[in-house]
Amino acid sequence: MPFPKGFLWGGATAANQCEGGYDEGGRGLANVDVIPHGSERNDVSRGLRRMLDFEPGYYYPAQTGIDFYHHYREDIALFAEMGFKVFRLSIAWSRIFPNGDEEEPNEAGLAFYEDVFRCCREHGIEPLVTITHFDCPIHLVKKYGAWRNRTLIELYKRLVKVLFNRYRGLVRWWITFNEMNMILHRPFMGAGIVLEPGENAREAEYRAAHNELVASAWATKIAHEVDPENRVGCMLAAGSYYPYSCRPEDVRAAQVKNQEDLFFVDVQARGRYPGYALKMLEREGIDVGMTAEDERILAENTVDFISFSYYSSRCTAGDPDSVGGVAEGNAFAGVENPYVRTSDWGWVIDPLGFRITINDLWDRYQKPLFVVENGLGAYDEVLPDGTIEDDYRIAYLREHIEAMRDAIEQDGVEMLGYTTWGPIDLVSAGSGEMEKRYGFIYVDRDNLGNGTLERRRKKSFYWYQQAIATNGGDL
Ligand code: BGP
Repeated sequence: MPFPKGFLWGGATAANQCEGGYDEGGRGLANVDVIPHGSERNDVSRGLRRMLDFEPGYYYPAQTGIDFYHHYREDIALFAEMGFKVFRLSIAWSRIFPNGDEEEPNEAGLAFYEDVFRCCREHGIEPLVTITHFDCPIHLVKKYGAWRNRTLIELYKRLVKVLFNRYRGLVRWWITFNEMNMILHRPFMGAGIVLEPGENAREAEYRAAHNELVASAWATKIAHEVDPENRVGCMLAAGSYYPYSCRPEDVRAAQVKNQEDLFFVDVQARGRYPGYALKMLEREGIDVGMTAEDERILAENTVDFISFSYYSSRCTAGDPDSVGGVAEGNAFAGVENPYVRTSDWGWVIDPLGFRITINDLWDRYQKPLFVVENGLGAYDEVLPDGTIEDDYRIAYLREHIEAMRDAIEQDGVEMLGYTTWGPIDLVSAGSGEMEKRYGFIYVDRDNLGNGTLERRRKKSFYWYQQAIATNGGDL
């Protein structure tokens, strides 16, 4: 059997992309709520445009999401029907502390997640909880400048103490921050950073990164103190950079790009800043504000496992202009790789790159890996008889699961589990669209929020059910 016994199959979501109910249960506003759908989205999530409240004329998809807030029983029952062993979801910080800096938590928010976790357990599903999936209470953005400010470390500690104590015995698997390296690409979406005119963006981003790294190490320490059974992971938006060619300049460029992302895991898995990062910060005159206590906390509290998302491999060159220039593709800019396919959204499809990325992470860290996002965003069509024949999604997932199987079976990688992104259709983080669908479960809702919200099983629903039932034996 290629997949280990107890391998954790499941799916992954994020609060702001599916919950909705943004003003219910005492919830406060967050950065992710005020990122509009449409052409402004990119500017806002890059932190270049200031939108700290709802403005007339825009549609804000996070306000309603897919209304998981009211549908979670139905949705979790559907996940159970597919045989999920694990369900990854995130906590909206502003449900627990509406402003982020209150002394006491909001009981309605705590009770909501307690119900969700209990519901998972009733179905035999293990919750895997991301404490922060891109969200930051808007009050913390306005008052402190979000994660640039060290105050957020203390506020985050307050948050995690509440969570670990309240959900002790109910939740065992934790991820501190989703895709921490997103700070460097989408600073407002990733860490609530709005760049001030003339501000050194790199300094703001690396300060935010440092504060999140320290907060994450504190959370790891507190999690282990509250319950030694807790398992805490870091989370990387992964996808190794290939050199465009074997020219040494291209190989070197790929190495540098990989280091830029792996920096985050280097700190969280090894407990210290790597030399290349220290030198880069020194060269650029960036002071992240490291204290002696930070150094100690980072060193003593490395993560238990390494989780990551994988959608695409990436490619770069020493001189990008000589090979067609840098294209956006997704948040990770690179040069075009002529050997791979792309999705409807221009995202590279590269299953072998998945195996390569898995091996790169395993070789570097030798800690158990957890794939917590993988999938294909695609347009789906509901046929007149009500079915959705998403064979393209099945093909993508099959090829990627096979690549992961090869990494386990042939390369000896230790892998804890696999959760597909968006097992139920949800709002896209990158574009705010609803019609970029990842799910096994279709949700009747369009890009502007119209639709009945009815849930419908796609063809892939039954395919994944069979894949899980056979522990990956029948794909
Ligand atoms: C990751 C995020 C997710 C998710 C996914 C797909 O970066 O962690 O939140 O959205 O990408 O991206 P998109 O929604 O832009 O298709």
